[in-house]
Amino acid sequence: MTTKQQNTALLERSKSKPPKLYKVVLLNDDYTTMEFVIEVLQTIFGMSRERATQVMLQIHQEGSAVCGIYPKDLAETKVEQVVVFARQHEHPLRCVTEEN
Ligand code: TYC
Repeated sequence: MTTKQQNTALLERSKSKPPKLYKVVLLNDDYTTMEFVIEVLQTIFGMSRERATQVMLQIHQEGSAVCGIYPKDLAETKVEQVVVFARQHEHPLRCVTEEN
């Protein structure tokens, strides 16, 4: 049975806008190893080794690349995971979010 309360909840949900999306961008530097960046792209962004290698080379050659596009909370979590993992391994790797 559909209650008045359920109808109200559905109506409210249909009115809400889709969440804003944020790009997660990895930046080039002179010290982080290529192998480490490939590992980050595979483990944190779920890329295949082949895709991770292409994206790493794009960052190396062009200065940055978009690694994924996510709702705000998830984008910020990815940045935090990258930075924590990089610092644990003493790499200066930088990662930022940009509104899409
Ligand atoms: N430029 C680095 C090197 O030559 C490799 C690198 C690629 C670093 C991507 C950071 O986000 C990065 N070792």
